[in-house]
Amino acid sequence: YGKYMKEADVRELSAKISVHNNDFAERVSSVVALVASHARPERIVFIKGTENEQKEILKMIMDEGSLLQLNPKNYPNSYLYRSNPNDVARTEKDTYICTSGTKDDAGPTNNWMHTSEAYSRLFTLLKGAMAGKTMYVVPYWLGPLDSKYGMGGIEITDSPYVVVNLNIITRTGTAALERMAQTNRMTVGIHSTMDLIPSNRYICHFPEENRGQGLIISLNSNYGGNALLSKKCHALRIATSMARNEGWMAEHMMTIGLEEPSGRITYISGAFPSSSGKTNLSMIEPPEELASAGWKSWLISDDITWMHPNKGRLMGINPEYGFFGVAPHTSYKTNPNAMNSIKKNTIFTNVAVDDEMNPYWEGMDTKPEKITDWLGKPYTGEGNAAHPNSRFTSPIKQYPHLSKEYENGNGVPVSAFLYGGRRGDLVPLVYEAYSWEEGVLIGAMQRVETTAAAEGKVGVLRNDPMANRPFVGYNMADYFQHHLDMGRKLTHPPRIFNVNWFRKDGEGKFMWPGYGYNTYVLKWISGRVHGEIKDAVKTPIGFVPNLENFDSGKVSRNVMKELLHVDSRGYLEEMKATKPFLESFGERFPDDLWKAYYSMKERLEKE
Ligand code: GTP
Ligand code: SPV
Ligand code: MN
Repeated sequence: YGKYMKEADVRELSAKISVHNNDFAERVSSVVALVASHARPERIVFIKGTENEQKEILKMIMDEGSLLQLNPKNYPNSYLYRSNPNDVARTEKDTYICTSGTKDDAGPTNNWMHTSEAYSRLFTLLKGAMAGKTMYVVPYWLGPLDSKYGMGGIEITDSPYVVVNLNIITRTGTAALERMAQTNRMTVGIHSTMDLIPSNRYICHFPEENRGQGLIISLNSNYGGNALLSKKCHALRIATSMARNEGWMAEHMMTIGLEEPSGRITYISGAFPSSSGKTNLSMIEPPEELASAGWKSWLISDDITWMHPNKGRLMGINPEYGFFGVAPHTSYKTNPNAMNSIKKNTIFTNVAVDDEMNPYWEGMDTKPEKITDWLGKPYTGEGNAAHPNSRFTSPIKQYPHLSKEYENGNGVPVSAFLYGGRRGDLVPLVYEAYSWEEGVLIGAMQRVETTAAAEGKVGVLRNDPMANRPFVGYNMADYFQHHLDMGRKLTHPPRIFNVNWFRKDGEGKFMWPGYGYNTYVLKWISGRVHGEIKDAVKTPIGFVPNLENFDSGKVSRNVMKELLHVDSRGYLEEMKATKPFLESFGERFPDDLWKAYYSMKERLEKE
């Protein structure tokens, strides 16, 4: 880049993004003009959010050849998109939090760049980046349209693929723009696919910029969370930062309502890392024995939940309007509700197809004879036919058991938090924290296996506190403190549980059937939350179900014994292995969490 931009030029850019008068229209036009003057697109299109417009853009991408129509008989209005093989997952190494302060603002878990340096690099790259292309301006709203907890943004992008995805996963267009004008709040996102050069890939977040409403700039990627800026970039990285300042929480959590035979509905939110079971749990289909007795589940959110305190409780809303779900291992056996909701109006990315253009991925119910793999080549049986991080983008309104509270702008009262992830060893099927503080510690100590959702090695243990390590837009030690503060403000804080569907036996097989069977665990959790299951077993890490009164369906007592066993020595090792991570936050790590840490350790040593 040679010399960095002059400070005065940076300030000018910054001012054009935030526009310090209160005319909303001027804010929008200033930002659009600024991006256009740098990126030099051939034309600018404002997205209105109509069905026709979506159809036209889909048709245009098909005509260009980068979108294929799937079998219209089985999958009407559905498409296959193949992304560049160098661009198939989020890239955390290219993801930055940018502030005008120091690296401490972002903490040890984020990459950091100074705002001036980032502006300088990014606007240099953006010069002429959209030449010959259409620049789309996509206004979107996160949350029910009438919700006071909702929030809007615009994504300015040269990717029609991004536009058609945003039209599914958020509420886009005129209605969104009107809500933003009313609130005069708008997060700004700027995205250009450019030439997909990995060394020039940047996903930069500026929580301080744009009047503290956040700016996101993403270059050289066109995949998932890197490019659909409403999702992880806005609804988590920017939103976590706003939430801390404003006293609410933005969590990487699914939320469901679990309905019991009595009709009572308990709302449960769960944070599991990418590709670790949020979407599947949110779509849970209770097994026959429970379903016939009257147990039901209602989906609120499959990936992100925003929670605001109200009358002593946390009220959760889903900022999103559609799913961006993992395809592999989704089947009628594991997740019939997902299968039924992705049968139309769905964009599949990087899945395989059979010779009749039906989508295919590993773990589907039947395997076709002829398969074309995700790269468009005949599948030989070697490796994966579908990319392990292949996805479906599908409207939430097609989901068969959407909660009637989904559009309730006040949200639903959340009674339980679940933390968890993939752990082949050690971590029991379920246990309950003794207190809010211990629950926050359990969240902070999560050490789980990595997955294909982010670039890098799969199956390696790493610390991923609250499943939010890649998504907190500020110093994670302050995020832990924010958790402690929030819980203390509530008269009815959610009870905190740790769950693990992924324990393996000596042969490497999952010991717990998972999926629909997880309803048995939710049933116990709801019994605990309502004070109806009193005789749980006290262990050094928390309450574990008593086998005498734990309904585990067809899973044998012997397997259950193992799944609920608390290995004190193993847990002492775990605490030791996690300590350097907690220490990496230095003085900033909350004392109260150290207190909780040492009292848990002491209990384990006494065993
Ligand atoms: P992101 O969308 O990346 O945030 O992932 P997610 O947390 O929504 O994960 P998802 O529900 O898509 O599940 C990821 C993978 O784990 C899929 O291949 C699922 O089939 C598998 N999976 C989900 N739940 C279970 C379970 O209970 N047991 C087992 N064995 N696998 C599961
Ligand atoms: C995740 O990786 O957590 C996802 C997919 O949900 S992405 O939108 O790419 O972040
Ligand atoms: Mn998901």
